[in-house]
Amino acid sequence: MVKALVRGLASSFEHAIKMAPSAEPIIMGQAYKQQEQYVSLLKSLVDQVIELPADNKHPDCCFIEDTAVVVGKSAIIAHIGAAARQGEEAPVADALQGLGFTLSHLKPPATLDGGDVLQLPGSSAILVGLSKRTNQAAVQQMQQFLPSHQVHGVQVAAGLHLKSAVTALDAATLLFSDNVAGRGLSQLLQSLPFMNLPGHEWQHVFVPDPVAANVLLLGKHVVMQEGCQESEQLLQGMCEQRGLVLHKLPRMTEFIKVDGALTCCSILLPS
Ligand code: CIR
Repeated sequence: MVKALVRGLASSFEHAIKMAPSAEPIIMGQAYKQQEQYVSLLKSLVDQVIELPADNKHPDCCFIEDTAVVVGKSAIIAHIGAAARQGEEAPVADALQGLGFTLSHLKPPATLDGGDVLQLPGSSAILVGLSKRTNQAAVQQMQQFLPSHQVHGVQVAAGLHLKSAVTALDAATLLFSDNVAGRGLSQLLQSLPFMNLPGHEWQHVFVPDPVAANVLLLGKHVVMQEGCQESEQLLQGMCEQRGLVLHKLPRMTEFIKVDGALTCCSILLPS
């Protein structure tokens, strides 16, 4: 039984952090509608969606993925890399504890955003992006909390998070954004021995639309954002070959304006 945790949209969302100061202003009506579409699609694909209330003091609180990393029955509570976002973690930690997860808390000097954590399907390896938000101390603490996993730090040279540039489509396929960030990560991962074990090689696929390289994987279901025909056709073909069902969500334009991706709007809780 897969559940998902989501968080409401703050009325202050238009003040969310953005990497490009010139990004267009947020249209709140559109943002509410897009989040509603996201949550309603999730509800059709998982057994239960648990919705935590927004905190208007934290404009970015809808990006719940950054607050915690759930691995099996363990929940690692982040220490978010952007000072203005610190404090978003506590209500999520309370909810996860209430759901029976065992909590571990990352402590300074560690900083980590969940968007930098890619759990590789079918593997005990976890990639942690060393980015503007996440540091080596977080990799070390995560490894201590997860002794039966191999936690590897990988440099993220461009973009916000690791998962802004790469996500997994299945246990053998990685989707990279076809840009500097994605190309750089692909090259780096190709050079790492544990990513090239005999009998378990990863296929690297470059997705023309960077937004579409961030997919939400829910068992046999894959969710992508619409907006680029070439990427839609590419993913459609790959999903068909792999027996996966592709769902296309109307583009989350208002979330993209503040560097949000699909995965960042939920935390998936495995059965
Ligand atoms: C931030 O800069 O923290 C937010 N505006 C965007 C966070 C997106 N999170 C994610 O992709 N995991």
